Amino acid sequence: MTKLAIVEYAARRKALLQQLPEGCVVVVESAQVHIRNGDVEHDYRQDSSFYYLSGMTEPDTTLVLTNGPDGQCHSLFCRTKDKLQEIWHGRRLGVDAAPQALLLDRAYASESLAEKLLEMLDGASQVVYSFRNTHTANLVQQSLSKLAGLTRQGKTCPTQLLNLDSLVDAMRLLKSPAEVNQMAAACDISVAAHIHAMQVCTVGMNEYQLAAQVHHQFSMQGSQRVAYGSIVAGGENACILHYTNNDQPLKDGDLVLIDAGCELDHYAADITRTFPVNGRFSDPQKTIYELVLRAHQAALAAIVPGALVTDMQDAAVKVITQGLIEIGLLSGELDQNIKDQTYRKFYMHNIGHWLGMDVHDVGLYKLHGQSRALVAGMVTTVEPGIYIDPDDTDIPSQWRGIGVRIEDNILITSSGYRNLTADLPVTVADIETLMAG
Ligand SMILES: [Mn+2]
Repeated sequence: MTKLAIVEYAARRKALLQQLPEGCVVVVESAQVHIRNGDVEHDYRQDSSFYYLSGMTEPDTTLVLTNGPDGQCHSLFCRTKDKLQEIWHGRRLGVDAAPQALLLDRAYASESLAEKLLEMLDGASQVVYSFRNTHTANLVQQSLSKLAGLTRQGKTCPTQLLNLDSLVDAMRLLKSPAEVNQMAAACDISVAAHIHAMQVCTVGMNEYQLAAQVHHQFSMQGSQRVAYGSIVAGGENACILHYTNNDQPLKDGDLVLIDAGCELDHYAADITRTFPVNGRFSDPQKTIYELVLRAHQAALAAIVPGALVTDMQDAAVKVITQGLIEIGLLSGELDQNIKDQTYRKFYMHNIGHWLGMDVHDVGLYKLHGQSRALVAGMVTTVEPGIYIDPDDTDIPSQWRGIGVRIEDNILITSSGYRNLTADLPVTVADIETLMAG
């Protein structure tokens, strides 16, 4: 598996500290281990911002960055080498190897964090930590309370708390060339898995079996895990936006919607395609599918230099609303329908979301209350859809239960965009040809 160079993580820490005043202490913790049942743990997945700044995959680890008068100091508190623990639970990097492996100044045992943190906070101006992370908030608060009680010993407590998230989120939103390559590789693997799913899908197969085909391809091509719970939704299950049961048989004459993407060294792909279980679209399915595809194309066409985030949604809404009027699922004038948001009955989500280390990645969508401009280095999904209520008897039966979403992963560039998932068939003709082959 290709990985980012460790120097990139060190450069991020340096860039972060350069944005902060002298005398700050930055505290970033690894993700917690969560129990699945009994004494079995959930698969461990590192916290994205912690990994972004450290490149360290182990739990029970804390990064402490300081910006004192003598310059920056990057310290890590991690698990110590322990033969017995490693025989039972797996290898550890250890305190001795960590500085060189991760380009840190110092490493200490996790057990010494509480005591050392107190020393590091003494005389500091501000503490910087993730306000999203209640575990870290408790750690910082306990340290500050203790320090505040030691004034007669000559200790001084920082006076300011700063949210780390706003700084790191802004950094994570703009992908470096190495990150773009990593995401493009995750997209390539995911595209190949979706193509494979179209090729092996047969009537009577269960949704989880088709999911397994996708996951097998992820693994065989070098991805260790999914970026999020895969959705494999046959027929009207596609109208459940976050359907994850994946336990129903795929029926002749139905569509199947697959929303699945792999993760590669903590970077996500997030792709959706909708295709006929038996390889041929019916006329009503084709009508809805091609309407969603036109909305998808209109959203992409809106990505021009200087475009706002909301321009993509506005373009998709216009096409979808117009199309729904033409086939009789909405009535009246286009402008009035858009104003009244009547399309929300069929298209109830937004055009997309930032994509990166998290599938719904960090980063603001608005600045000062206004939609922000798209900037080179951002990666967004573009994923319009139409979902027709299977139980709404006011809708002609031929449309009921059809659910279609088309989702690609889009890198914003200085001249427009680059579709990282463009190699996955998307037209009716291309999908039917692939499935017939
Ligand atoms: Mn998505």
